[in-house]
Amino acid sequence: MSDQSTPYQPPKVWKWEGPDGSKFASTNRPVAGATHEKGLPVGHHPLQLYSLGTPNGVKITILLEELLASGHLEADYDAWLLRISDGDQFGSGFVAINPNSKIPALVDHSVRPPLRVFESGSILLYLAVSGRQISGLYPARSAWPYRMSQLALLAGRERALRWRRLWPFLAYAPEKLEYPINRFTLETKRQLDVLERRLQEAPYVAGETYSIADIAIFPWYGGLVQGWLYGASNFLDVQAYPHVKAWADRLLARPAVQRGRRVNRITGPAEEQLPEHFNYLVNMAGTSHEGLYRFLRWHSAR
Ligand SMILES: N[C@@H](CCC(=O)N[C@@H](CS)C(=O)NCC(=O)O)C(=O)O
Repeated sequence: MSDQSTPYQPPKVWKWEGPDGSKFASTNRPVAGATHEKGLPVGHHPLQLYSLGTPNGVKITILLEELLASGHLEADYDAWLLRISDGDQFGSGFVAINPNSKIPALVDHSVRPPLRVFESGSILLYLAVSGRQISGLYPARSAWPYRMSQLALLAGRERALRWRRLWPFLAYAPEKLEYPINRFTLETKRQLDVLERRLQEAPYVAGETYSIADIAIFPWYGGLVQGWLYGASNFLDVQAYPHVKAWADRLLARPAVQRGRRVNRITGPAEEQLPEHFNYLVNMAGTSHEGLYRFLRWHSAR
């Protein structure tokens, strides 16, 4: 770290000097691989999801809940919680599924050998197009698949390369630096404006129909305009993007989106969280998500 009197000069060869005291520094390392032995649980559904209710995590649970809501019962899944602030992503079992140690990761046990899929964009495409789960969220005709994957992947890549970089500088870094904050704020606002202009033309990102392109970006861009992310809504003046807000409200009105946001969530009010392994309990109890949720609320109020 530097102060004004001794500005930081990068060394000729960078060396890691251990955690720097910033947020998440204790789990950040410059090497890959497992830090400890820890197997992963496997439930009885073909789809095993290892994740957390972060924006990247909820993309997958929103799609799975949409598939279930539209009658694709084979999309039922076990949702296992990975606590990334405790370093669960570096356990040997998880690293064997995702060598990049990031949630979400999925294992499909309905194929032999079981198929592991990581990177949220890849999981979305896999779930939407894998034969038995093909759905209206990814219609396999005309230019749609190409158009949607282009939009979804572009949005994910742009977000990752540009505005995701804003948060470490704005929220995690021990000192606030004007250059990176200005640079990445400008990019974030430019991207919000790209989306604003697109949503002036059409109700959904890929056109007239709700699709995985919306699901892929809703937790991030929707989260920003709903004020869920990093308390950055004021800083970014999100009122300037009314079409993005209206789109986010439209998605949020969908029960599957509401439910997907609650799976594996460990923050916020209890009624906005679905405990891990919830789907398994739903099956065991022979009821619906709402039914079991109502029962648990009733029970915890006794
Ligand atoms: N490009 C990845 C990003 C996933 C990601 O960044 N996951 C975060 C949580 S939202 C994570 O696992 N962080 C743990 C870490 O960086 O150690 C994807 O879309 O799946």
